[in-house]
Formats: sequence, C-alpha cells, structure tokens
Amino acid sequence: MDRMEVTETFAGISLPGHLHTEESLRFASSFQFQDTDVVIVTYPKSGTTWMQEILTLIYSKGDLEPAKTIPNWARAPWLEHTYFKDMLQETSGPRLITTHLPCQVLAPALRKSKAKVIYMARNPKDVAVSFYHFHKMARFLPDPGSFEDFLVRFLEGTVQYGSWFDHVKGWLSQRAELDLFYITYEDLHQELGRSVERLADWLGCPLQPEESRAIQQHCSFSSMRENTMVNYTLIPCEIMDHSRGRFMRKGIVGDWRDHFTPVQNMHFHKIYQEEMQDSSLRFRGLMD
Ligand code: PPS
Repeated sequence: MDRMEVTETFAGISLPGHLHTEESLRFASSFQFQDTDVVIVTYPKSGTTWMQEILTLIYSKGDLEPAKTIPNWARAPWLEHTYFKDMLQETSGPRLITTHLPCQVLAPALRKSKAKVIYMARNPKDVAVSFYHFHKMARFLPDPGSFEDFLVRFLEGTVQYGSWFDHVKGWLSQRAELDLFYITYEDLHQELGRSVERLADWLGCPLQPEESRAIQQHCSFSSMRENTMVNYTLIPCEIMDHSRGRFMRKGIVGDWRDHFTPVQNMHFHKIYQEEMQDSSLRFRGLMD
C-alpha cells in the first residue's frame, strides 16, 4: 500500500501517511543525534529546500557537484520520513538532517546532544498561501478546498503538520537550551550573501568571497527552479501532479496580497495578535 490516502496522527498532529508511519515517527522522536549533526527545522513551506541547498554548498565550499547530482532528500533527509534510515549515510563531514516535527516531539532527543539546530521561519501569511498551492499538487495531502476554507484550518492549526504558531513559538522557546540559529525566509530574500556568510561563520565553516558568490548565484530562485535535484520534477506525477503547479512556485515575499481579502487579513491579524502576544517576533512582509 502506498498509503497515499492515509493520515498518521502523532503527538496530536496529523501527518501524511505516504511519508510517515507510527514506527518512523517513534524512531525520529528517540533518535540519537551526534554532536556534529546539523539539523534544519522548519514548518512546511518556510524555505526548507532553500536552506538544504545553502548548507550543501557551504560544506562543499561552493562546489556545485553535490547540489547538481544528488537530490535534496538524500543530501539532507527528513528524520521522520519512512526512508530516513536508508538515506542516512556516514559522511566525513557533518550529517545534514531535516525535520518538520514540532519542538515537543524532538527537543528532548536534541537536548541530549550538542547538535546544531537551524530554525528557519517564514511569515505565516505566505506560508499559508504556499501550503495551499502545495496541497493542490501533492497527492499525499488532502484536497485543500477553497483558500478561504484552508485559511480557517491553517489558523486553527488543524492542517497537516499542526499549528504554525505552536511550531514557531515552541522551537524558539528552546533558544537557551539548544545550539540554535534562527533565520527567516525574508532574511534570505533581503540579504542572501550576508545571511549565508553569517550562517557559515556560525557553523565554523567561514567562506572565501568567491565561494560565497558561487553559493549566492546557485541559490537564486531562478537557478534553483531549474535544478532537477531540488525542484521535485524527479517525483512522479502519481505523487506530485506537476500539471497542477510547480514546487518552486513564485519564491517571493508578500504573495499573500494576491490571495487574502481585507476581511481575511483582519481576521488573520486578530488571531496572530492573540497567538503571538508574548512574542517579540516580527516578520517582514506580514503587514500591509
Ligand atoms: S517543503 O515542502 O516544506 O519542503 O517546502 P519549502 O522548501 O519549505 O518551501 C517551498 C517554498 O520556498 C520557495 N523557495 C524559494 N524562494 C526563494 N528563493 C529560493 N531559492 C527558493 N527555493 C525555494 C518555494 O518557491 C516555495 O514558496 P512559494 O511561495 O510556494 O513559491
């Protein structure tokens, strides 16, 4: 069974059964991290693929070979996916691991190691829009219905992968407990070069100017959109229906403006204020 129609529930959130089983999720939650592991943590559609590409190239010192020959899910596999054990290889460098799991599931295992955690967030309006379009092409996700209906479920936190608010607040509450680097999609948009260099310095892997330039060039939206190792065109149409959209869709900040009505915008801000009242988080591109 390909489990395309199955929804797995774990720690109170639902996840696509095509990629997750109870066993793969239990394995993830008790995973023994190594001190040298580098873990990319994101809520879906927050720039995961972008970060996977940047880290690949930081560790290859700007050499494009791995980014152009190995799919992103093999270079930085998702910890919670069923294929993870087969993908994870011992390498001479740090292991790159990706996860969308919420903090309450993974932080206890991470706290037992000195693994480095990169938490990447994106303004939630654009996340909702990107996630909505992804539901239309990804056959392992439920039909999203209208954008209006989807937005209601996104704000309630009843979409697959759970609440965006809980994800961001949960992970950022761990800043003192974990070796955590926080960065946003909007940071990369505004200052790709500076962001890549900051990240490389934090990883203890500083870049030469020409290496940094090569990374910036390769990690532009237009370049990544054409890279079959990250644009998901290798995935067959039975799993991702490429006639219904592209994974590398628009890659912009503020796309929500083409999707939200003024009433939806007001409602969104009301919920955002309620959920984030204790938080100092501010996202570029969130307001009018
Ligand atoms: S997933 O399915 O969770 O792994 O998706 P994720 O990679 O987190 O997010 C996909 C969105 O990121 C955009 N993207 C980029 N934007 C700008 N520049 C670059 N290089 C880039 N790479 C990926 C991608 O287009 C998706 O956003 P939308 O808004 O749908 O275009």
